[in-house]
Amino acid sequence: MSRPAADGGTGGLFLTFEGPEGAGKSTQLAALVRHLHGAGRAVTETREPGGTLLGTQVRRVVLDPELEMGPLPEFLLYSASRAQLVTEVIRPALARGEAVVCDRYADSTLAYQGYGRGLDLDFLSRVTTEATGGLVPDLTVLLDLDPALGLARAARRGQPDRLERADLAFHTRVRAGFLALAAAEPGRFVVLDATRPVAELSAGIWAAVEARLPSSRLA
Ligand code: T5A
Repeated sequence: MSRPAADGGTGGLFLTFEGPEGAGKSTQLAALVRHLHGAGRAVTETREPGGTLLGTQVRRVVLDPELEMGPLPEFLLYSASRAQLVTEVIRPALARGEAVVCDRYADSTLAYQGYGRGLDLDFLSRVTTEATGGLVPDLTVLLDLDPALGLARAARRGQPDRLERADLAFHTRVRAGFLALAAAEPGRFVVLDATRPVAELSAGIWAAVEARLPSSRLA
């Protein structure tokens, strides 16, 4: 069954990037934004957690390696950031007909707090639907990577954050979770091998955006 467009018919596009730590989402998001600008699209670029004043504060708290936090408060903090981002940034941009490109979204909650931390997936989905008003991306790019490789990439940047400090078994469950989510919704996800060279991945992502979405929504 086809899903209604995320924008409700204004021509907006909602594109998200997902994957384990260090998979190259930020790198590929920047390349996609350049491609979209080249195609004449207005683009709103954002990320989770973050993207609003509230989200920026949540990000500082939730990634703080000094803080102890249980799975439920962790989930609720991510959800608070997401609810604010959808209301304040994503829906208005889609209503203006823009392409919204978001570094992580609700699939990260299912992968990290669900498959990773073990919270009930139905509970997470129910709260997430409330937090987002049911907003689902038009297309989700999953950059798949062995978590050991991704953590090594991320470690080159400096001190690990609170999530990066979780053990390899956690990050292995997160990766498996992303792959399960993608398998359940092949029409929304495109899964790419994140060990491929940056330029090859960028070309693949642009091809997927062009191929899966009607040309009238690209120009
Ligand atoms: N989280 C998030 C949850 O638990 N629940 C949620 O609901 C949400 C929304 C966010 C953390 O919060 C968790 C997930 C995360 O743990 P973050 O800082 O946003 O924290 O973390 P990440 O999203 O993982 O961002 P990273 O910056 O760590 O990774 P990226 O963006 O995937 O990777 P990028 O582009 O910065 O690249 C990492 C390094 O790899 C190199 C880059 O040059 C860079 O050095 N690289 C490549 N190297 C080789 N080949 C390629 N193809 C490469 N592409 C990039």
